[in-house]
Amino acid sequence: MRAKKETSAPSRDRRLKKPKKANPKKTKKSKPKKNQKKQTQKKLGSGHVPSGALFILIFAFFCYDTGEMNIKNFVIIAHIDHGKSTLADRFLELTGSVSSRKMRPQYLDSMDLEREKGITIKMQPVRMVYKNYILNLVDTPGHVDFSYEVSRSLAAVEGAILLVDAGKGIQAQTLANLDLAKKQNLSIIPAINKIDLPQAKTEECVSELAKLLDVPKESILKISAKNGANVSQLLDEVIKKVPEPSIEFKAPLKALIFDSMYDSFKGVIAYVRIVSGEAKKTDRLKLSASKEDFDIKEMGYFNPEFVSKEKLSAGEIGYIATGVKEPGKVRVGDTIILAGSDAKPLAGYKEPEPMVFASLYPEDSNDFDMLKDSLSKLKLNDPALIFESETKEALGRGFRCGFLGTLHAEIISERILRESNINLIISTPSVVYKIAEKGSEKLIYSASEWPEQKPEKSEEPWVLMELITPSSYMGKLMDIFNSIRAVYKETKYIGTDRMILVYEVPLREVITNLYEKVKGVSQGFASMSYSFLEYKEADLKKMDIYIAGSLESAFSKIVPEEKAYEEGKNIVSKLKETLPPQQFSVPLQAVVGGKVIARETIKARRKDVTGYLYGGDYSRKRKLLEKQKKGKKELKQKGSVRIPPKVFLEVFRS
Ligand SMILES: Nc1nc2c(ncn2[C@@H]2O[C@H](COP(=O)(O)OP(=O)(O)OP(=O)(O)O)[C@@H](O)[C@H]2O)c(=O)[nH]1
Ligand SMILES: [Mg+2]
Repeated sequence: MRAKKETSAPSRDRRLKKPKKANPKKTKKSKPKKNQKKQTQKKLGSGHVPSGALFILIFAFFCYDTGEMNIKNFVIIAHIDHGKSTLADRFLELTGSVSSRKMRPQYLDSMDLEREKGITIKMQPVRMVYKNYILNLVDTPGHVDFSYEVSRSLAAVEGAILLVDAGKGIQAQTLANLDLAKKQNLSIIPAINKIDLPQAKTEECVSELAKLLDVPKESILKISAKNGANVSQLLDEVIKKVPEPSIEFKAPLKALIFDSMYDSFKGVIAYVRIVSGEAKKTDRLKLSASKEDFDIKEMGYFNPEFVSKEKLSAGEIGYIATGVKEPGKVRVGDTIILAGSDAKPLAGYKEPEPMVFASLYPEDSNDFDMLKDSLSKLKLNDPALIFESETKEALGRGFRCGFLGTLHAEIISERILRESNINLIISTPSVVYKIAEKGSEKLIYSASEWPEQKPEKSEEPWVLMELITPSSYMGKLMDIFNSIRAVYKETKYIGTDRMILVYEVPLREVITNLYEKVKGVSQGFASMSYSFLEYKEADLKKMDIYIAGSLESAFSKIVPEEKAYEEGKNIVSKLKETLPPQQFSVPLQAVVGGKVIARETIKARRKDVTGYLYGGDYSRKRKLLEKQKKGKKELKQKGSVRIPPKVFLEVFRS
């Protein structure tokens, strides 16, 4: 994002005032009671400002200066695709924050990847001015893999719009995000979206949501983010219901870092919620955790581009460019205070628990430092990512990375490819297994750490899964869950036709495409959420993949005995589909315990070496074909197959 100079900011700031209280002229005109008026005149004589008025004047200045009374901070939360970013578009239009010329669908989804995939990956704050209020909105992602973005943005606001798609009803992330918002004591403004859809079951959804929140049906707004129906009423509700931020203006500066990004000129840019006090452009500040002092390079608010401003006060959401060049020194959840101050840091955030691990290696080993740099900068923008360097014989130096899910892993890998232009070798994502050897326990993060000998005991992580579905898909969903070693627990009902199925499921089954399978059989109507349960014993084996006879350790994975054949077949078929053909035929083999359990072959790409011959002597043609055959044989003997980075991503998804 590029910084824009704040040309219109002064007029905006003027709008911070609450006109009635802040206008000194009106204060003078306000009529004191008759006897009071006499008394005041007696005491002070003409030409003196009455003390009450003086108080109001000071109060007005106070409000003007801090914007205290007029800020409303809120997020939009919902299940994936229920229309959060589209609703944000309407708000941006309604408040005139983005001109109609610049407007495009899901305006706040500014990353190429977000636009290509049609999903929000990053939270995005934006400041709007409307009806004498400053409205700081944060659009959040709906996919479960990005829930850390949601929980961080919740700590920066006082209210949340909870959207529910009228065609789909309450879904898993509706419940999960509502829970998070309740824990933060946010005021919830419920709304049913997409009422324009022909298949909308608006009244049913209103009943379900009213029951869930224990509020009257009438309090739930019915809107269409697409055509704008009732959107302005919803924004009025935000103004009415979201509490003003509690302002501790006189208290020392405390700014919560809820997000950050790296800029090669301005260093780390911290996205902050000023919880108390104020920060002026000229102040020297300090990062509580790393104890690093810095001068402010630039500060301001989100438009959603950066707009610079001289001061940020309690209650406001904005950014502070720290000039700090080492990404590790600025941590999300840390508190910015004044240099020299001993103000106690805010509580910060709970570290996210990675669910999935994969190793990332630079294809060119010289890119190791570049990859490290790229991961550190990405972590600023995505603190749910964790990484640690590791060395493997076959692959050299790389990083073991922890992710919240496979989509998260895929997005990070793609961002490294695009933003840092590093070709990667990516190992198959894996959960963390536990083994016991010689009486001691060991965690296994990737297949390469699996011991040669069968371990004394092996365990895998299990999760508790809640699956929300219309009852008509129950049968098909149960079939899926039976095929993945899941254990049925119970059924709960929400509304008349919808239920929550509760299962215990091995986590490795969840990360291998369960989400897509569930969406597929339920036509997108079922949704799921899960949380870690416990480790349970399992019969596990290591499966290796050989391409053209050589072991490709990035594709090795740990599999339960009974699923080895099925998974081996899947990988070799996927490789056959995605690997580009070579000049020689390439065998693909899945091997468990020294036995080939699945095999495919990619046929050789035949180059037409005789094409330029016409008619005449056949022996010339044969000679050329013989030469080609010999060449291919040699190639095959030396033959190693280069695996393009795209193939790792494709296998990853399968
Ligand atoms: N018919 C109709 N479609 C809508 C409405 N609101 C959003 N959509 C469509 O729903 C799809 C998802 O909308 P988004 O705004 O990207 O949803 P989101 O909640 O931001 O999605 P994530 O950020 O990925 O969780 C898009 O195709 C929108 O055009 C609506 O009111 N009516
Ligand atoms: Mg979105």
